[in-house]
Amino acid sequence: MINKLNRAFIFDLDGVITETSEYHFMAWKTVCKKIGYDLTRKKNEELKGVNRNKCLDMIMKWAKIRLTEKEIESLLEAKNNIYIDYIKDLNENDVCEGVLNFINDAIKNNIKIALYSASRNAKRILCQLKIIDLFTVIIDGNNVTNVKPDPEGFKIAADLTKTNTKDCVVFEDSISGIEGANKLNMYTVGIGSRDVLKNADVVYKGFKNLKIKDIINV
Ligand code: B16
Ligand code: MG
Repeated sequence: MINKLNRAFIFDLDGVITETSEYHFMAWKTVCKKIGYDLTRKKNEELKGVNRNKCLDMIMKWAKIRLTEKEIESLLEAKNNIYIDYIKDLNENDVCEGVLNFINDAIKNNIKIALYSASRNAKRILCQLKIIDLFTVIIDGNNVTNVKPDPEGFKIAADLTKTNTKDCVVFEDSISGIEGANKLNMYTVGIGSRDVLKNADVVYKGFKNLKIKDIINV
């Protein structure tokens, strides 16, 4: 439980606010086929929260193959094009159940609202969901040098919201995101399953029945 007056909630996007991870998986699966690698759902868990370039690095290691810069560029572009095509109809109905009530309740309680997503498509997605105005700070894959599990993006979010890292609560669905936030001793709320998010301080299935008083003293 966090108990301070100056607090920030830092939300991940995919798997927390909206759910497009199946589209990432299908796009990677298609790209992996091109290089003769069968991407399993289990392996895909490790790709969650990780940016495009690093995902392909991991896949090349798993597949034990080397690619030229040109081939890498072309596969990354193909993956993003497939993904963008899948999300073209994403709209305000695709915000996960309970998220809007939760965020609005937090705003009423003077909690600062930030977003840190690894995705370079984050702003496009927030616009499609029509929720971009809820966030006072937005950090995405364009704003960081070091990707999750590096804590860089979480630290920038804390600094820009003028909040001590220990007074930040991070909502994350990925192993790498929880790991990054834990490095700064932020309070980590895993969204998903305890079996996967073993290192989160608490884990909830989603926001449907979640109240901010379950997380912090208000
Ligand atoms: P890009 P998040 C992340 O978004 C996804 O979790 C991760 O699985 C995906 O690889 C990444 O976006 C893609 O980002 O293709 O733009 O580099 O969960 O950090 O909001
Ligand atoms: Mg995520």
